Amino acid sequence: MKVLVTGFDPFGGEKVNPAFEAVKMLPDKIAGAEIIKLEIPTVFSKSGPAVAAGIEEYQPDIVINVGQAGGHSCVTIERVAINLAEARIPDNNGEQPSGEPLQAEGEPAYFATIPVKAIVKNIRDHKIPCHVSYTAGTYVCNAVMYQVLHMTAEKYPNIRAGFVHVPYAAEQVVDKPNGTPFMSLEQIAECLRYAIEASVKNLVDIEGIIGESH
Ligand code: PCA
Repeated sequence: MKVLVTGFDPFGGEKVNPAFEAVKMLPDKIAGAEIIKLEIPTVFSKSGPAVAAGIEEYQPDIVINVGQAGGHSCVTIERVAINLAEARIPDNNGEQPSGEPLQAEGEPAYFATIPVKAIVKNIRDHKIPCHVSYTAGTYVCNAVMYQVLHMTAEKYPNIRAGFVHVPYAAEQVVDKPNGTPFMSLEQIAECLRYAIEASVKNLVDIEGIIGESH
């Protein structure tokens, strides 16, 4: 089995993106699967094609895109991507879409096809907090999740795909206000490892009560 794991380049004035920093720390094999690591640009128009090129080149069985969610206190596993681009800040190419669909004729939304509950359980079983998230936002991360699920639905039905958001790394919050949440890069990488392991081992998601009360 092959797993393509991507991480974005730094954006929004940050010097690093904990997503790709943690991806780089992953071993080359997890649960017997080959791990392929790819950095992708934080640019609306380029990130989807960059993943598409990676899929063409490596023919993975699973694609997991990873991005920074500054302000989150733990790793979150995204359940859904929506057909909307609404950027609060310009991306790394100065693009700032406002209320645009990502695919003019596309579905309103796609659900992740990686086993979201099994991933959360595996991370929690290792005593690290983790939650399902029901919004990947409206910026480049949601865009790449949507575009990848769109292309797997249309063109590569055997590829399972999904998105993981990670908090700031410790080094990023040194000059931010007291209380800004963070994790160490080592622990973020550990969560990614458990996420990949659960994805490799669970072709279908586990049953189990998870979700929100609001
Ligand atoms: N996080 C941003 C885009 C790139 C990244 O790492 C997001 O959540 O949309």
